[in-house]
Amino acid sequence: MIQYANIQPRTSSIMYRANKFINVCLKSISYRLLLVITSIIMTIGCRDTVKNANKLEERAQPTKVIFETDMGNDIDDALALDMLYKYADENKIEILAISVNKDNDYAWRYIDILNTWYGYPNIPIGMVEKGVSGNNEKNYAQATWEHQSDGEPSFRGVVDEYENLPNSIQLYRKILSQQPDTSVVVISVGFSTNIARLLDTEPDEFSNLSGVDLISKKVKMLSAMAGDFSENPIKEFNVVQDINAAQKVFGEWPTPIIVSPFEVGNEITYPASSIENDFNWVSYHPVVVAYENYMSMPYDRPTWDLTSVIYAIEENDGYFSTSGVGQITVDDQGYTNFIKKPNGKHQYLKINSEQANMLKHKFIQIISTKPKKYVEN
Ligand SMILES: [Ca+2]
Repeated sequence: MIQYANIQPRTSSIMYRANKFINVCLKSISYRLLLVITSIIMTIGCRDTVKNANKLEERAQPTKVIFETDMGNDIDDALALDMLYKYADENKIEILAISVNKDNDYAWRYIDILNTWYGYPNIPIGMVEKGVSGNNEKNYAQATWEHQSDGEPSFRGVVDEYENLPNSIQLYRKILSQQPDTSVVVISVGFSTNIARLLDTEPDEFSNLSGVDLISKKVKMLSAMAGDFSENPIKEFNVVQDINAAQKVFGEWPTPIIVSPFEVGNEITYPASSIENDFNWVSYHPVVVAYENYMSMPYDRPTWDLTSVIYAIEENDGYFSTSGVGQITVDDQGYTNFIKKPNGKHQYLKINSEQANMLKHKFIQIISTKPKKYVEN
């Protein structure tokens, strides 16, 4: 017993130490394993958090917009620009510039009035040099500029010398050169004169890139109101006024182009009843005065340019279906044609009656919203 007594405790002691050693090892391994698992979970979690933060930041960043307009021809340009100010009020967009492709003194005067009236007097305005004017029988821009109340002009802008406004092409180059890559959306709702000329520009003091390369680097998308892809197409106004420019843009513009054709905006009319009833909170509203001076009231007007705005900002939020990708071409008479092509950069929008109804209500809702400047705090 004594022997055993001497041996057993020793054996027990060895066993005990071995067990303890194994336990320590296991604990250490478990601890390390736990550390590794925790660290993997934390890394994945952090990555997701960073990804989510980036996504939120992306969403929070307002879309940078350049608006290219033949303001003063049809009234839809004025309604479309109203929508852009409302999106800017919501911080959904930043209006980098408004470029005018209608060669008419009152086009930029009227835009200056709107910029000022809506609370965005510093948005730069660019003007076309020796461009086309389009149909000018009823110029609501001039009528609004000349509108008076109590013997005084009802509206005025902030620009001192309109002849000193920059040429649109230089304005594009300056502004695009200052933007992050692939960040700018160009919304073109008039003639293609300016954007076609921009393609051919040379390196200058603003950028060492050519026009095509500068657009390719900075512009995300061109959302354009142009053409007609219906069964019985017409020669659409924006295209036919400057056919060469439209041919050049559809041939050479380097980013995706989403076209809202004539037949889409034609299906949705803005109602005269909204113009008559939704703006009574103010004595004179520069878009209402323009609308009333464009044609004899009451009239409902198609929303061509508004569709290119809503697509550019809200993208395809169920409002449209699309043609799928392909290539748009413009013939020498001004008719547009679309051919499906894998990896094509062009698409055009389509709508059904349900979408047209949804868009109509959305347009009324946005346009009848009081601008932030006039909402009492
Ligand atoms: Ca237009």
